[in-house]
Amino acid sequence: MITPDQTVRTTCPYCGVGCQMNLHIKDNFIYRVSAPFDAAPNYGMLCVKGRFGTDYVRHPGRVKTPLIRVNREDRTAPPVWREATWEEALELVASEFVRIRNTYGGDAIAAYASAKATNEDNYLYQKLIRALIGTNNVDHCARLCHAGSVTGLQLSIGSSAMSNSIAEMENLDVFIVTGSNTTETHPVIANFLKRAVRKNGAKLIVIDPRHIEMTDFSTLWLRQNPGTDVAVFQAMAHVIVKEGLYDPDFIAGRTEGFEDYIESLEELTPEWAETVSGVPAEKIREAARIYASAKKAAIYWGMGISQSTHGTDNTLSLVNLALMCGHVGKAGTGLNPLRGQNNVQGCSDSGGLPGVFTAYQRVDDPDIRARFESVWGGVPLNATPGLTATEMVDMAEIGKVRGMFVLGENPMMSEPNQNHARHALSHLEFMVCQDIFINETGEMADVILPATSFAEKDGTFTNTDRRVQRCRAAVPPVGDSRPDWEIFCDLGRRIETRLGVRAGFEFSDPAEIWEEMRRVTPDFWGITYDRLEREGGVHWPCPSFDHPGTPYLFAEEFPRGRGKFWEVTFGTNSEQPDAEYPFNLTTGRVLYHWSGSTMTGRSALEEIFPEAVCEICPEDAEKVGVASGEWVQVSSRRGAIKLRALVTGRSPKGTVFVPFHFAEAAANALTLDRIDKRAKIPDYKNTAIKIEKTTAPEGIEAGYEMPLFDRGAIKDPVQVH
Ligand SMILES: Nc1nc2c(c(=O)[nH]1)N[C@H]1C(S)=C(S)[C@@H](COP(=O)(O)OP(=O)(O)OC[C@H]3O[C@@H](n4cnc5c(=O)[nH]c(N)nc54)[C@H](O)[C@@H]3O)O[C@H]1N2
Ligand SMILES: Nc1nc2c(c(=O)[nH]1)N[C@H]1C(S)=C(S)[C@@H](COP(=O)(O)OP(=O)(O)OC[C@H]3O[C@@H](n4cnc5c(=O)[nH]c(N)nc54)[C@H](O)[C@@H]3O)O[C@H]1N2
Ligand code: SF4
Ligand SMILES: [Mo]
Repeated sequence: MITPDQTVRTTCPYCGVGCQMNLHIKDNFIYRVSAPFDAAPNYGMLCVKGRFGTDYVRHPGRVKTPLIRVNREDRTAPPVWREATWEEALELVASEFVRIRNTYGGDAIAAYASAKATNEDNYLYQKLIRALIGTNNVDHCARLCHAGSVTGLQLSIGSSAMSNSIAEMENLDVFIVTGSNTTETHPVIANFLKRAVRKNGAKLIVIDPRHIEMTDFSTLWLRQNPGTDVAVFQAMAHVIVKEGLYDPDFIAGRTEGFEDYIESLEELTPEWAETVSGVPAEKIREAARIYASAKKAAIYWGMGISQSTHGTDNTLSLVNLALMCGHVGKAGTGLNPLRGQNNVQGCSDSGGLPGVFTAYQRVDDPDIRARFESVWGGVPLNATPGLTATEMVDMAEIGKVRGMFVLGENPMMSEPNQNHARHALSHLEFMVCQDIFINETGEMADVILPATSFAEKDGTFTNTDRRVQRCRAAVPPVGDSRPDWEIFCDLGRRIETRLGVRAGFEFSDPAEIWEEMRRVTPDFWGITYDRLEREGGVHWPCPSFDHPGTPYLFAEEFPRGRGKFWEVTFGTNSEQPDAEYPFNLTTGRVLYHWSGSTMTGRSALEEIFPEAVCEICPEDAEKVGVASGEWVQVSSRRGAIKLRALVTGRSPKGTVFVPFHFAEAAANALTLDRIDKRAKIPDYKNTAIKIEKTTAPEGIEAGYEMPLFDRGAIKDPVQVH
């Protein structure tokens, strides 16, 4: 039995559930991870990533000193690095960014913020970009993620955060899960949802083209053709109106545009929706009745709704349902986009978006700008909203963006159409990546700045239900790595000196940064580090010290005043299968890996799920002539990858699933960079592809079998206590 030197309470670095965990430390090594039974939001539960996936912290591949590329003339060639001092590396970054700024203007520099870094890191980062570089070109992976949800929610109710808390989930009556593979992507939330079904007898309606595990807990599963959600939701609304199941008081008191909206529904019958979506009309009626007749009912959704060329419409049609039934603004109801990354909510809240400072205060509002200018040393701020992440890549290709700062993200794995992204980034004059590893994007950088991992730094993360929680240093930094915020302090002072301004980069710890953030952000005003210490976490908005925080939103009114119904017509811009590319590709996640697997691929989880698979249904496998474990080449108009087939009924006919975690079979080599016009989010769930049987790539051992080929489906190893 090992006696720990210390046990440190912190927040899981993976998903937006924000599980609280104890890191048990011996000789500066995390030898065990446990979960406290008495702490929200997870109450003793962790999934396999939190429990067994944090060993990347001590992986030998961690970057230990700043690195400067020797072969800077060719960004696409394998990098040759030399070690540098912090002084040399930061001087180079400061001088290159100032040169680009002074030559082409600040808008020629673009910055990826990070949903893995803390609120304090991201606050200071966007301050550096806005105040010193003079551009609002700062965005992050939320663009590739919930942008469709955010845009739809902003248009209809004026706020995009999840409206209800995790704590309410166990007591649900009726709930819809759509476009969220919850057991693999938010496993601990999935456990609460399962409990609601098992213990509370709650009725679950799953609306998803794949046979995901949540369907096994559902009262009703609508298996729509991919990309046809609007038809299904609008037909549900049609039924609710025709059968008079809506909530007239809520509609009269809290919403606008209902009369016009009803008219637009006239033709959208369940029979029509059946022809579009393949879901039997009777099932659509049944779903509408269960949802609308409930006393309270909630909707949870994920990437199947958001990541589409009509992601905004998908969201609007879901919001319409909640508004007409009055299922929002009360406990156990709500509109709940499940946020993905551990701090994607917080990165947005901290100003990691092109149009807003902290807590969605607009950069084009002169009063708000004046407040930030006064706290940021009087430096005049740019009033024009900046580029989105997808636009940054496009602008790099045509030379409008010349310098790029990538903080804790991996666009080479996560942006759509990898060849296009590679081509675009290869045009940059200067690129710096600040990360804990050299990921696929880092391989193209001029400078790598080594950051400390979550286990080596202090700060806060904000989880999916807007709960601000602490991240605490438990082990010393690896090599010369430094916490992200500290790197920005140092870099900020160097740029300030060059420009002769003082915006303020003198912080000695993250608590001081939080204090500045709190001062410029009314929604965070009542949250302090002392309070987080005492209470474990506080849900923002929290406008005063005696305010308890806000577990569910919109009790009285919506941020835009009345909730607005939007007429939505079904249509699609997505790439459709045709004679040459007859299958549809949907991409997403598996339980054991994280995004481009920079972290999980360097953890014990890699052994459980070591390679990409192409999930294909038995009928399609027969057509292609392939069995589980055999190799296929999957190609689209953009590229081709080789991987092994997994024949399983999880995939519907005509659609195959490939996770986007594996560099050697990168799903984004195939996807298309076409975007939703309003949200600017790409379509990761629809790509036209062809599939051909092929032989193993060279160097792959014959006879190697992954255990999951025997199992046929991937089981959920979440630990429940
Ligand atoms: N293990 C693991 N967990 C993660 C992550 C990870 O990389 N690994 N990433 C995190 C992040 S950043 C995010 S954003 C979340 C994402 O969490 P999810 O949204 O749950 O993740 P996806 O795997 O993209 O699953 C999307 C779901 O949409 C369904 N779908 C596909 N097409 C359609 C459609 O047309 N309509 C509908 N309604 N559904 C469709 C798929 O079948 C799947 O069930 O996960 C977070 N959690
Ligand atoms: N085909 C396809 N593509 C997708 C998606 C899909 O469903 N299908 N989903 C999209 C979605 S929803 C998302 S959110 C994106 C995710 O895309 P990204 O955010 O680009 O991917 P990650 O791999 O999560 O990148 C996180 C990086 O942060 C680093 N890191 C970890 N901790 C720290 C830290 O403390 N400091 C610093 N500086 N770095 C740190 C990690 O090493 C890693 O390199 O991918 C998108 N791309
Ligand atoms: S559910 Fe999410 S936050 Fe909890 S342990 Fe798993 S990855 Fe971490
Ligand atoms: Mo995401």
